Amino acid sequence: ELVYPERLNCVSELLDKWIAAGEGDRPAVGSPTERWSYAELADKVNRIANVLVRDFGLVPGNRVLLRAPNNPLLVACYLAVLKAGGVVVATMPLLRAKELGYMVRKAEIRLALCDHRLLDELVKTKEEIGILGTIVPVGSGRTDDLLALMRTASPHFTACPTAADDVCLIGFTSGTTGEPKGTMHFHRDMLAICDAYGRNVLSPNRDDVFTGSPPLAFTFGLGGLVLFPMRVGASSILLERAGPDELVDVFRRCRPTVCFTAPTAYRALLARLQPGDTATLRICVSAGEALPKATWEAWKEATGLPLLDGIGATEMLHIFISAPVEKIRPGATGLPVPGYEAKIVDDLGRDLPPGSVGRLAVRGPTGCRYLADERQRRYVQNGWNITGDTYLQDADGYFWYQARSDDMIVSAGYNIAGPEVEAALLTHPAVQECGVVGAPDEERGQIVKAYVVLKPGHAADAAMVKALQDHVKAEIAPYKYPRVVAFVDALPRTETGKLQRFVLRRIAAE
Ligand code: 3SK
Repeated sequence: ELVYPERLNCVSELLDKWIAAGEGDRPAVGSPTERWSYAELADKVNRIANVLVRDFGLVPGNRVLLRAPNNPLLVACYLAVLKAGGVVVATMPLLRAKELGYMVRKAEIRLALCDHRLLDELVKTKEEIGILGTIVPVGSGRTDDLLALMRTASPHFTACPTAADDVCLIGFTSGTTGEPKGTMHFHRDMLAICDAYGRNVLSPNRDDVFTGSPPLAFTFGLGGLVLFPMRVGASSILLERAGPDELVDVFRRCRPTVCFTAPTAYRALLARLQPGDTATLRICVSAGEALPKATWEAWKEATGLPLLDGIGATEMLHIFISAPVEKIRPGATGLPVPGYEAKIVDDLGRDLPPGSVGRLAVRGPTGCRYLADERQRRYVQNGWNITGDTYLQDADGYFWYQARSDDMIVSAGYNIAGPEVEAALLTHPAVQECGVVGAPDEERGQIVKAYVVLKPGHAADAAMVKALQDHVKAEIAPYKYPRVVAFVDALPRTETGKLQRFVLRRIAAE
């Protein structure tokens, strides 16, 4: 069991501890072009925390929106908010004003720190929603920029004495209805994922250098690129753009030892790797979507390295089923991470015997707490988190992924709610009705496919496909756009008029 003191600010354990131990000169976080030691990171964290309190009146419990690509300054902002007792609401850089607006309203956000290159959409959000009071630009060169304010702030800051179970993070995750859910996590959760999954599955050491692709706004990235390395005094290289070319480049230039990315990226890397590129890697974590056995084998064949598969959830903060190297069974996700329990249940929540296919249920030191959301009742039942995934558990206790239980499309590691894409398409003047589902795709696992009924008088041609795709990209985060658009005369519906997505899914898979 993981036990933490009643008073706990996780930044004291992840950062300040290393300074106090005389380890401040060790590398902490960087990019391909810069490297900050733990002491340099602490200096910036303390200055930002002072700015938040001095200039913006932050008090413990205030929520602060962060918007930036993965870089060391984003880590400093993140830790500063936590150290000051605030609550981080991290947002994906690609989100549009509409999606940001939902989060600002739901989490009642008054203050945001925003990379100057991503200001436009957030300014649009502020114009539309009165409550977002202050947007502090980062890197703009303006006199009110965070970097300018930091210059006159003290480099000393005493961590707010938060309780171990004070909320420190609200991570938003897309729901099947397209309305995102805010998942709340505590200070102790930030350490618990390191002490459960990190310690037992990864077993990192202080000389490890982590890298990878997931945005820090996705808790897969937060754990893999910030928390796990800092818990053991190791370091991390962050990439603002982390496509396969950038990953190969960072392998060559920075010689990392641990990589976190999705199966799609491992497949894309295979086509680019030269001998020696992965020579320093010793741990490769794959999560965010199902890892096919063929990908596991191809990576092993090309690099000699086993992929560590895992399933996590924003609701659970991080990975709860995986396997350390010596216990891997290719094709299986793995075993419950020590500290967690998992089982298969039927639709009524009753336990199913080994060999049955059913819903994956899990419980452990971290778990789901939705922010003011009725869906909490469905996700947590009798203390068990009922995930949206369908799994089989074999007689040896290994868990084998079958499918998503809901309408979520998982494409290249991104969770995309079909209904949200439908809603965006329906705002185009030519669209009469539409249905959006995932179609199987070798490269991305699934791709977003839209079935569209056009209004009379509109041509179902390539120009219309492009117009609809551009429209979706402008309405919501561009990665959600339908890569395939099929024009149909009618959509399959039940007698009561409900769209039968399972029929579309079947057609899409043909
Ligand atoms: O498996 C996932 O999608 C996930 C979600 C949140 C955190 C970590 C992971 C791997």
